[in-house]
Amino acid sequence: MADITTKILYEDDIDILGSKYLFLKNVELSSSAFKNWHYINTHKLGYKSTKTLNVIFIGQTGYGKSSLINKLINKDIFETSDYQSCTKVLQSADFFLHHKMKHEKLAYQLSFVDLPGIGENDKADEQYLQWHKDYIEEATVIIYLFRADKRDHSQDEFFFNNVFNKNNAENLICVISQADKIEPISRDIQLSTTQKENLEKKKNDIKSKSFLKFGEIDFVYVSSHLDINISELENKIIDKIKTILSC
Ligand SMILES: Nc1nc2c(ncn2[C@@H]2O[C@H](COP(=O)(O)OP(=O)(O)OP(=O)(O)O)[C@@H](O)[C@H]2O)c(=O)[nH]1
Ligand SMILES: [Mg+2]
Repeated sequence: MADITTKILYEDDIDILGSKYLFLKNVELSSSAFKNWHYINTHKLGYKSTKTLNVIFIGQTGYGKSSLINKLINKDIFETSDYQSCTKVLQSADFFLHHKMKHEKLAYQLSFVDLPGIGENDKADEQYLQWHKDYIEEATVIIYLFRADKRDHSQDEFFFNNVFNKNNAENLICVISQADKIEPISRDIQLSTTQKENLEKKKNDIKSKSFLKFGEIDFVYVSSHLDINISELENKIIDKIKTILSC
């Protein structure tokens, strides 16, 4: 297994995410849904190890992963860029489930993990692929981003055929990001009826791709800039976590 390391950008109590997440305060800590998560250096707060429910974000560079996490956690901590690939290391925002009950340098937490964008350059070597596979294995929820204004799915096809383990399909949520960029683009703060229709068509088109033919997949379109469907995505993430915790 490749070394799983990450840089912590933010840590706080789960309370900060609002009441929707409070059920996590009562979860069974012995659940197998918790995975061990490793850090390069000692954890900022001195924890030796962590057990984590990981929500990971995967998608091509510039598709809006970092922007989307910022929106979901309601904090601008992940750097974003208009013009160059931005996220170069693995980074996370960690929310402690049982801050006061911590014991023996072990923390339990929910992590939003931002993976570096795929397709930045030719990283398709064995180690890189293995590294992505390992993250997917450790993830509680996998958010995979498509983009509203892009039609080339060759990277997605490669990812789903070679990197994604279809046994993890129940953990997967597919997102069409930057929904406001679907044609016909306007400067309105809401999507037009035609844009919504085109997003539905786009969703059905992607769903029908042969590389996604492995079961019923959760799909949602979002716009981080216009705050569209962010709480729908949040609800889907919470539903997945609840399902996986109750297994
Ligand atoms: N119009 C619009 N632009 C967006 C939206 N989400 C992100 N962007 C812009 O898209 C660009 C890329 O966003 P990032 O969040 O940096 O993308 P990323 O997937 O993290 O990119 P890497 O870190 O390179 O993998 C930035 O300029 C964002 O402001 C959106 O919903 N609508
Ligand atoms: Mg990024």
